[in-house]
Amino acid sequence: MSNYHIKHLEEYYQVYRKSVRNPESFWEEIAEEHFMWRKRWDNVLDWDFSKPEIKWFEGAQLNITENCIDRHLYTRGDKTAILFEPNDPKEEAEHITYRQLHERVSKFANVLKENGIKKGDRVCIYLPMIPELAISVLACARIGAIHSVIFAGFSATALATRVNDCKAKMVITSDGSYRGAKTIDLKGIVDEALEQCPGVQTVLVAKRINSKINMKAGRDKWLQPLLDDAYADCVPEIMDAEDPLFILYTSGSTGRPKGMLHTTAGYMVYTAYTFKNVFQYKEDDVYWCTADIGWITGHSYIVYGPLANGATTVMFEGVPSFPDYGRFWDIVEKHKVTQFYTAPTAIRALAKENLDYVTEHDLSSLKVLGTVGEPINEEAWHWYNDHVGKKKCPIVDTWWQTETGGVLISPIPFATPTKPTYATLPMPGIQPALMDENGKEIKGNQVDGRLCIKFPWPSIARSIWGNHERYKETYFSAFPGKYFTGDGALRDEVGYYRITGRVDDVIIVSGHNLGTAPIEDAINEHPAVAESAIVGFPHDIKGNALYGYVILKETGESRDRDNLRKEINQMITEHIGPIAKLNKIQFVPGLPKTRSGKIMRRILRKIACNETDNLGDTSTLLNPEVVKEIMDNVL
Ligand code: 6R9
Repeated sequence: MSNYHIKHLEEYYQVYRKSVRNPESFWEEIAEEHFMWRKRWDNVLDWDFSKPEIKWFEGAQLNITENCIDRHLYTRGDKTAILFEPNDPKEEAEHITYRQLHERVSKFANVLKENGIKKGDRVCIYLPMIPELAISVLACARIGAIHSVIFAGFSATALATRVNDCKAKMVITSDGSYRGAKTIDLKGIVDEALEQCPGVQTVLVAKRINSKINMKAGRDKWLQPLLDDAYADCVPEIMDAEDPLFILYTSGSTGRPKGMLHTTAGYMVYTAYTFKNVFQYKEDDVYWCTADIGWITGHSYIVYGPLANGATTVMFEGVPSFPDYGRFWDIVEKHKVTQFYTAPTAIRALAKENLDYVTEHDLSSLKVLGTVGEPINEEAWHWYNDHVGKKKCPIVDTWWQTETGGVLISPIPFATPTKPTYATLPMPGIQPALMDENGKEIKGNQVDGRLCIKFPWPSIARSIWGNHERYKETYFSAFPGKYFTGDGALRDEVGYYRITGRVDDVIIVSGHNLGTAPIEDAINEHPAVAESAIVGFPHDIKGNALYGYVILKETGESRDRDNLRKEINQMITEHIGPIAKLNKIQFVPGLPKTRSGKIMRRILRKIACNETDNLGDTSTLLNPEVVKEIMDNVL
């Protein structure tokens, strides 16, 4: 029996039991057999959730890019590592072999070094889904620089906040990006952001759309000439197991985004292990995850997990609707994709379109389908199963988070019988617990509660960059001794988990986590706005859409409401990005508040969702009269 590759349900239970009985020897065996170490660890695990402090494979030394690239050169040098599919289907796809990847990453790493980047420095990457994105990530890891990829749909303000939070010395970007039929002026956004970022010394610019851009003397450099001159070999920096690998920002329920910090060895071991099992990856498969590398899904399951297994991983630059709604299926057919991993929001959007877009393509190469990012509703699950998988491909509904680094709950295809809307069973090494509101663990089956994890796994985030206290407060204080996920879940009669959604103030729109607070902050900057509150309401494509309740200042009362709505959304676009725009904006005279001044979002959510017959007790409110007023004018 191999711990590394599980093939049937009985084996899963055996491996799972073993992993829980003795987690250290379980992970040690995997680490030993499947990776390349420069020095072995002294200690597998050291942890204390009360501090919290978590250390995996302490004493070990390695470089993750040696594991993702170099060690495959002998056996898979000419195999495609990254298969790049451009935005425009008329542009040829690019096959980057492991050997070519080695050369391109090495050259890029040398360019970073020549531009003053050293181990431990932070580099922000603001690039579209082009090969340079994956290559720059790996180049940072090659020399021990800490990468922080910022999704290229974020606004200048959001970019500046993140660049300053991690005190990046360098930003890597491109002249612009393609998005379907449109182009986006990325460099212009970077220029605007960097007016607020005095710490950035260098901007490397990849050429993608050949637009005319402004190059600031002494700061901005075209990437290609530097790469052309760079030496094609770069000795990897030897890293300690717990050296930082990257920072990735995620929304919090309050205030600033959280820079989740991931470290080297544990992240590598866990993402590689879960990639292999969750997708049942085999040597000649072509694996495609449609996420953007700007999110954790792209980090773990486009770049690190697949490459650590010597896989072929597809990188798609475009959107599912360009040139038409058959694009995903066109790519599956063209590259004979075997594993396809996407988000429920994409599935719902495609399911709305004519079925011919699916049926006119040959999807017979597919073996496993995956979903991630939010709960998948039953209808979308069946559409995916019937029309894409033709009822032959197991669907892995993978539940996990930026903070968890890798998939924690998911079926193992061909082993775990799937059940629509259920993420099913914990991965080996993962010990979930459901907690009640008083902090007690709820044992047994057919129960629901708040989802916690009782024991560390190798890829758990180690901290929030620059704010360990907030890390402790957010994840380890609600249920002392346990990691609190922020999600609610139920456990059915056979022990399968179903994630029911966030129990905090994060709303997931089209698979993007949006905190209510930063959006409200953006709206409140509008000169006519006094106060606002955002809630989510169900939306058949996006999963959730945003409903905003806005109190106007007296000076705003006379203004045209539709113009105000446009301006508010413009404000949000500037501060956060278009993904956070509100679908509905209701102007209200007040917001329901508790006596301590907290907005009762629970009530606002029910109003937005039209569930007003059961509003709960409103008598404890400071201003119960406002509730009726809001209900009478609901949109
Ligand atoms: C990987 C990723 C994390 C939050 C998470 C949960 C939701 C993710 C899910 C899911 C139900 C799934 N979520 N996968 N909910 N079923 N299969 O998405 O990370 O962007 O940090 O979001 O997404 O609410 O807590 P991240």
